[in-house]
Amino acid sequence: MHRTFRTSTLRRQMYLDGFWDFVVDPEDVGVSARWYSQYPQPVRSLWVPGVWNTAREFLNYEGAAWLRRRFTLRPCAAAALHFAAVTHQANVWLDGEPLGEHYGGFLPFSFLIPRPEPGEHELVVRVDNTHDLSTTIPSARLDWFRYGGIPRPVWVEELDGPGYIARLHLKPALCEGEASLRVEVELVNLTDRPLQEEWTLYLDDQPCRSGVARLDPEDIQDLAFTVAVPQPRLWSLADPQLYTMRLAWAGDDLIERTGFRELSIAGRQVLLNGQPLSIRGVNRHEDHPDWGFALPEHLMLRDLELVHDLGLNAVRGAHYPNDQRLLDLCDERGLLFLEEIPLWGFDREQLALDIIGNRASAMLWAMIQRDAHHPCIWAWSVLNECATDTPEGRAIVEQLVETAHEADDTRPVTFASNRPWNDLCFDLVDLVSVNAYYGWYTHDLTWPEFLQRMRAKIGEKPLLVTEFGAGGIYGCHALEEGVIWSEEYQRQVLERALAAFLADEDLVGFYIWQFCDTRTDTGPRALARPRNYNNKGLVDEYRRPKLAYYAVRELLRGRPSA
Ligand code: ADA
Repeated sequence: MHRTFRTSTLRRQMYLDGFWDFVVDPEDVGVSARWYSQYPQPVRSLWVPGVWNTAREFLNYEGAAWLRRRFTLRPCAAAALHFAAVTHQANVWLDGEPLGEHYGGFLPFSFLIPRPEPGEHELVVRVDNTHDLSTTIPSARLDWFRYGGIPRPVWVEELDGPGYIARLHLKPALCEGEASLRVEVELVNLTDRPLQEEWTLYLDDQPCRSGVARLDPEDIQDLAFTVAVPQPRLWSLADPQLYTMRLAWAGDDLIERTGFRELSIAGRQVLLNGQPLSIRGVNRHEDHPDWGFALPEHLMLRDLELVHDLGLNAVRGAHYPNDQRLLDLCDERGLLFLEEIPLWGFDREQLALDIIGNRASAMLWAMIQRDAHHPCIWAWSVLNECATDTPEGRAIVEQLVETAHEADDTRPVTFASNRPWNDLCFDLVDLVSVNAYYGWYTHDLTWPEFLQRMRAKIGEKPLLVTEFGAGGIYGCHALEEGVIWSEEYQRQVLERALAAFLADEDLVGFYIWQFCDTRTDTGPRALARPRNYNNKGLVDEYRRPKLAYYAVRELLRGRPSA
């Protein structure tokens, strides 16, 4: 598994990073022409993990494309093939036979290949990044780029059997100092004989629970149990303590990592280990001109170093489940993370569509299953700037909040609203989050007035500002006041907002929009997006700091400008 720590001591893991054959299929003829078994003459190759919209010929290509890669297996009982993410629809074939499909660009999926022939195999993936207004999440109306490709790692594991641990989900909980860990496991018998084997769960190398699993030939079995963890070392921002859990069973093992900390709500505050949280965060897209969504790990790390340098303690993964390695790094570095599904900007007609509701619930469920063990995640966000001032919006928020609470009852659930005065859904969430752009899109209120009016509206609930900011084009300067797109004006808007937030003791916190400039749509928004970029970054797309960067750092850390 492609993470920041070792995930198995027994499996032979092979990463399929590198150049894959690549052909685009603008007429969508590939399936009928059987490109999965008769791959056409490749036009070129594409680096995986990667997206095609960073290659000159395909900068704006949206549609189907086919990728092929060969790999060699040694003799083994089975092989597991894992994709950390494909944007957005993936259909997968191995040696000309279908393995399956997956929809949802930011979440993982896997296939088990029983008794594969040793030797070379041909893997073909049809990837489709088509966005529309009625079936896809995200939809075609967006303010970030619709990169297509395989932006996160693909890897194969050779399994010797007789067993395979297909899933190890950990749900840590801490309540009044008592820690417990809910463990959910899926076991697979790779053999055609009954299998009876002891399993052991290790907590930091110490056995902490064991049992015997009996499986029929080729059977799959779910196990779920809870273990108590006495006197846990707590995960906190200052001292992010982590535990390693290893499950061993029938010739296989799987390692995951977690941490214990308590989140609770007391009136207007969110408490972390009993202390009021003060979120000082930034919104970050996974975006870079050379990599699109597919930032390599050393660039993720560098981004987090800048977050730390700014004096911030939190990242909002705007607006989709982030790479798990980024979450691993946040766990390790004591950074808080707010995670969201890409239900962005949907209007009431879109929200009323069954396919949208079903896909959103499935994504939310899968995101929480994937990530509930990360101590860095402090809240789930079920959508951003949708029609939550309509009955259709209320129905979907109700459905998604219920899904999130059912999947995880230890974290607050929220959504980001941009219609604070007419929103119909604030009563449904544990924490109210608003996006507002005073000094940029709107000028009718000051931030202190806004906060006061919001309080009057929502009463004793915790309040978070999930977005605020202004555009500033790197290198654009102005002597006069109020020149939009100048670095000076961006700095001024952020300074005014931060002064209000830092003076407001009841505010749970804020997330600056945004970390870096990000590539965006060429569509109707283009006039408001010079360079086809969202220019509200503290750093530009190459991470060069703007004046706003130094101003934020000075306000939060007292560190003077460079
Ligand atoms: C919205 C949206 C962001 C971004 C921002 C902006 O609040 O949630 O994704 O588009 O506006 O820059 O206007």
